[in-house]
Formats: sequence, structure tokens, C-alpha cells
Amino acid sequence: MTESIPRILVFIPAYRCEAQIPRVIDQFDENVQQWVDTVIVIDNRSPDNTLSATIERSKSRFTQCRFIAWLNDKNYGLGGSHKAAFRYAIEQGFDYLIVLHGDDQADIRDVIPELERGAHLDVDCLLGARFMSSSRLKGYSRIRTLGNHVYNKLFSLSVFRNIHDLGSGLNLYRLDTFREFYYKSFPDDLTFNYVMLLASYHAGQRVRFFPISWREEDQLSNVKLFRQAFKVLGMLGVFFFKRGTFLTYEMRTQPFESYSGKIVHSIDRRK
Ligand SMILES: Nc1nc2c(ncn2[C@@H]2O[C@H](COP(=O)(O)OP(=O)(O)O)[C@@H](O)[C@H]2O)c(=O)[nH]1
Ligand SMILES: [Mg+2]
Repeated sequence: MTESIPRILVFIPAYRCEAQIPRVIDQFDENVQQWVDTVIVIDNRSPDNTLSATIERSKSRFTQCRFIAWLNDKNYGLGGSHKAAFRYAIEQGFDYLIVLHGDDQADIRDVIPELERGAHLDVDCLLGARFMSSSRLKGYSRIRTLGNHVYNKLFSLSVFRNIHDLGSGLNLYRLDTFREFYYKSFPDDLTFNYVMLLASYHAGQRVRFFPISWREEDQLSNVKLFRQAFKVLGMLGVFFFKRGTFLTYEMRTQPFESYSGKIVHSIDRRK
């Protein structure tokens, strides 16, 4: 019966999070590992010790699932790391990709009850939401919360659907839906998620949200808040009028031909 169990790859994008990544790895208790086939941390050439901290902590943690530490050949941005992860997951025959940010703001354990009740089986995107009534926010500023609510509304109005988050740090994707690499020209920076979401609705994919917990403690956000807010608003404006045509635009400032990298460390202690 093992063939019917979907193979899940958890992808952890990491950049400058040497303090948080050990805590992220600690989230993978035995119960979580039973749900997951492989965990891959993709380091975007962090200038700090993110990669060595990752490898060190992984050694004692992963006993039930496979673990891979991957180093991108260049810093491809958060969106670029997603492209590397999707490509790897599809090439390796996984069924689902779970994205978990490497800075310990989200918690992988929030998605396990969703998997237990089979919420992933009939969707293309199962997206963690920080702004549903049962979401739990800790240390997130009022102004950012308000800003997110406003943007969620604007995006909701543009796609005629109820959007509860434009891009949290915990999301699940059915890989069958993403075989075609239509998202290659999407931004490589932190706005990747926004465009992915618009594209998912435009393509008629089944998108569902689930409430998550989210904390802001020692994380350093790399987002230039106002600059990104204006950029995103501009993108939404163009999408509103151009729809599918907008999604075919080249949105990268520096287009890469491939999003390559290599495995620098792996562990497989499964019996
Ligand atoms: N800013 C940035 N984040 C990256 C990159 N590659 C991976 N990440 C990860 O992407 C996640 C989100 O970035 P962050 O700055 O925390 O954005 P925020 O949580 O939306 O404020 C973090 O876990 C980073 O470690 C990159 O090139 N730049
Ligand atoms: Mg963050």
C-alpha cells in the first residue's frame, strides 16, 4: 500500500538565518518526519553561517526522513529558490512540495492536521494564512497586520475570491499542477508569491487557505516594506487590466537561464 502514500518534499528557503535555522530543524519531530519523505534546505549563498548551522543541527535530528542541504550556485532571490525547488521536486518525482521559510516565523506542525484530514488531496495550492480568524499572530506589528488586510482585500477584489494571505512562510503545492514551468519569468525576489497566487487563480487552480501561527521575534526581515508595497500595488494594477498577458511578461530584473545548485550534504537514516 506504500505506493498510495504521497511523497512530500519540504523545501526550506534560507538566507541569513543562522540563528533561526536550528529552531526550524527542531520543528521536525518524529510525527512530522513520518509525513515527509525528504527535507531540503536551499541556502541562497548566505554570507553568515546559515549553511554550517543547518548541517550541524540536521545530523542529530533526521532519523525518519531524508535530509538534503543544497547551495544555490548564485543568489537567485526567494523566488529563484522556489524555481530551483519546484524543478528538483518534479525531476525527483515528488507529489507535493511544502514551502517552509527558514527564519522560524511559521511552524511546519501547523500543516500536519491538514495532512491528517486529507486537505491536500483535492487542492492544487493549500496556503498558510496569517490573517484568518483562527490564525495566531505573535509579535507582528499592528501596522503590518492592517496593511496585509488591505492588500488581501485588493487582491481578493481583483480575482473575485477570498484571499487570506498573499504569501506566508508555509504553503503546500500539488506538483502535477506545476510541471509546466510557466512561472520561470515570474519575479525572483520576494514578490514571487504574489504573482504565483494571481496566476493560480487565473489558471483556475484549486486554492484553499488554512490558519497558521506566525511569530516575529529575532527575525530580520529583508523586505523593504514601503518599496515592496508600491511595487506590489503596481503589479496588481497591471494584472487588473492585462490579466493573462501580464503573467507572460518577463518580471525578473536579471533573468537566469537555469536555477542551478548542488547538494553539499545529505543524510538518509531510514530503515
Ligand atoms: N530576502 C531574502 N530572503 C530569502 C532569500 N532566499 C531565501 N530567503 C528566505 O525567504 C524567507 C522570507 O524572507 P524574509 O526576509 O523573512 O521576508 P518576510 O518574512 O516576508 O519579512 C526567509 O526565510 C529567508 O531566509 C533571498 O535571497 N532574499
Ligand atoms: Mg521572514
